[in-house]
Amino acid sequence: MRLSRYFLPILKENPKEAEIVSHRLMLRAGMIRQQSQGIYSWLPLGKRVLDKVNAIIREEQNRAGAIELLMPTLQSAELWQESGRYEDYGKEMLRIKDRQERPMLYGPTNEEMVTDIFRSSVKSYKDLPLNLYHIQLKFRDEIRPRFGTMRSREFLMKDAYSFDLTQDDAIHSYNKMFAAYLRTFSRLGLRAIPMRADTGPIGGNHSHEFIILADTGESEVFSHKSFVDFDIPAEDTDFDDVAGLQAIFDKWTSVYAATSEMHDEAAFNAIPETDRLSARGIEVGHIFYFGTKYSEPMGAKVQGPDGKEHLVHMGSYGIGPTRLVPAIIEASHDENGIIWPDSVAPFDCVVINMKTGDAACDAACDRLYGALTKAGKDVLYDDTDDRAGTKFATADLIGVPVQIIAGPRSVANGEIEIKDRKTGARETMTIEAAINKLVG
Ligand code: 5CA
Repeated sequence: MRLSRYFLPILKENPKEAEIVSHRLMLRAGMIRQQSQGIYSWLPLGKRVLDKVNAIIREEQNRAGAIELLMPTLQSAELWQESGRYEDYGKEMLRIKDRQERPMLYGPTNEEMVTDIFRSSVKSYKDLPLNLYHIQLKFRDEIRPRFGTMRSREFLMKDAYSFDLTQDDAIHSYNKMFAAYLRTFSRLGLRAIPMRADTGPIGGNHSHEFIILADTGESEVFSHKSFVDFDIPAEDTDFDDVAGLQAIFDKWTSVYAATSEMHDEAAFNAIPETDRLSARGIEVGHIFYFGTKYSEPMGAKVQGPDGKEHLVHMGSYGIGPTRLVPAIIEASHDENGIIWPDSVAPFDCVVINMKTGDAACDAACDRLYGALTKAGKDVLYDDTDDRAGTKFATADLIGVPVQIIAGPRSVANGEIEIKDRKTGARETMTIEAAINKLVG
């Protein structure tokens, strides 16, 4: 992508409305734009990161056996009247009428709708287990939307819903998502701690929130420090291995970790003082097992091996991609801007032409841009006529992991400079050596 032809509305000044660093940097780097309170457009740079986050979430959901579909954002109130949540949900739910005066709502979550899809076609235990997920916008009319897309009113959610014949099977489905979440957050460059959590309007009594530690987090959390040493489930984890997945769950829940709503002061105080962690955190995922809470009022049953009808046991599993992007920034930035982990960086590298219009610099950059693009790399080419200093500042701000700097002096020797955004380390090498290094 040539920057001269791209849409990257960088802000020079710090926006006043932004209270936390991720919000500030997302606005300054031209990733998002607020359209009305708590409702955002994702501009091209932000969209690239969001797509990469979603791709990782999707890969790990699929690996764990979940199946993707797409449900609508608008739902009929009837379904929610069936489950009894239409009245309960209160002011957070945006209620709308269509032209026939039929009550509709903008979905804050999809338990009812997915249960309706399930009951309309699944009739036998032989079709279980089943886990259906989508990545779709939600709307919650939050009383205090803040911190940009961290707590917005319209936001993206990956929500998965599992259906099983028995409680034991449902716990296995829960454990699959538990392991998939550990892998997902780790691939995003984050260390998430699963914590016992309150279930709120979703319901049930077996629930974990996945929390990223950050000073700006909205949740108060208490845990044992040993989580840093726990192993992330491997890529070849067998998700059908009931005992193996239970062992992963048991290990990760073997030491104390709870959000403030579930905090047990006595249990926490039993931890040696040097191992206690009392901190703030960002909830990036939340999983629930709630048994027959929805299948019962909505009549979602299957025929069991005994020939009788059984209510299915369900769970739901949420991740907030539009919250994860700022959470990653909270965890990875410096005074100059964002430092993206490679896995979600909007571009793999940026080619900085220090003197656009200089024949030798242009030729060197064209060679680099062409060869790296051809090798399948996502390359941003700063071919604008901005000053070199502005180009360096932009590259640092938007956090692309590798900067390839072509200036007249080095290019005259057939060389360029490579700068690592994270460490600041610089290395001079020939153009061909740079291509080999970055492609290899
Ligand atoms: N149906 C269940 C699980 S699918 C559910 O709705 N769970 S939730 O309420 O905990 O939301 C799931 C995830 O969505 C949260 O962990 C969080 O990452 C994200 N999320 C929730 N509210 C917001 C919000 N206002 N802004 C941004 N992300 C949010």
